[in-house]
Amino acid sequence: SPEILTFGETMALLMPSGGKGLEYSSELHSLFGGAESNVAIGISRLGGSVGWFGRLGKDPLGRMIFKKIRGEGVDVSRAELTAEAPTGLMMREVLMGKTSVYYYRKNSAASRMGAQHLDESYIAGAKLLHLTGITPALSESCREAAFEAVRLARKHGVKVSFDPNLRLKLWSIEEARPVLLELAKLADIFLPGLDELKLLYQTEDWDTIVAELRKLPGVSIVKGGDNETYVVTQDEITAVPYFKAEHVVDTVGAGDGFCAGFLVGVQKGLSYPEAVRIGNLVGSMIVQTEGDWEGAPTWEQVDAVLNDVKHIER
Ligand code: KDG
Repeated sequence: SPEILTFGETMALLMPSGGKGLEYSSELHSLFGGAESNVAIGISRLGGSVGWFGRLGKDPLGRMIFKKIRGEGVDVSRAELTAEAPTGLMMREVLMGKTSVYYYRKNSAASRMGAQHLDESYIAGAKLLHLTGITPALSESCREAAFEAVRLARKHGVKVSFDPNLRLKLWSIEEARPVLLELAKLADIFLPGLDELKLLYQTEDWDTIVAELRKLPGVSIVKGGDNETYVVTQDEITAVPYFKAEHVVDTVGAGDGFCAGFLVGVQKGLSYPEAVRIGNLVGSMIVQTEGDWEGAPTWEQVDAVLNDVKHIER
């Protein structure tokens, strides 16, 4: 098995270019995205060993997604194209700086994933399983698959990282809260955003949030501070500053890019703050191109920024 595994729904993504809204665009760019495959591609670009699995429709969009994820060097040997239901779709527009996502994914192939689709030996052979809170929001069977995957990982001593990725268009906070907090308890590495924590713990107060995070068994990496990411352990809080993104084009995918960089750093044996620094950098690079993952850097590109290597234009 690859060292890092992740699974979830990947959808076709249609978005207009040039700042137009969906309603008045006659041309759309055809891309794809999904939090977990975004992370997987990010990891692969950085040279990490990674597999993504999930269900896609046996249709043109499913084939397009499958081939592109494979083309990025991600192991897709356990991904499945099924004739049961179509590939999910999302559309996205950015109007006056505000991003809106529209989902067309109900009853998609991915939403019909269940615990029966998990390959225990594949999970057992990995070092880390990464999942997000989107999967349990998709359907009852997806929720069971998420918890079963975590159970299998823990049974075989595979570390678990968990990004809650709260999507209020998929479920209410009341429905999401107990599920996401339960998964947070089962994770070795919890990767929430600060806004998500405020909703999950129903407080704006940082000290209260930190106290809640310290009740969890694992480390918490809190994204989305004003200018920094926080590593919260039992006895320390370390703030790791952001890299400045010069040309922000599409902010979606920043969190996934962060996770990719961070997890590769952890797999390389870096300390959490050092790994966060890589995550921050990858996140800042991803927002500078259109799409969720297209701007993900190679390790050489990361290295060049970290070591201040001068860019030669020609
Ligand atoms: O993190 C980015 C994801 O939100 C995006 O790729 C779409 O997976 C997605 C979702 O369900 O919102």
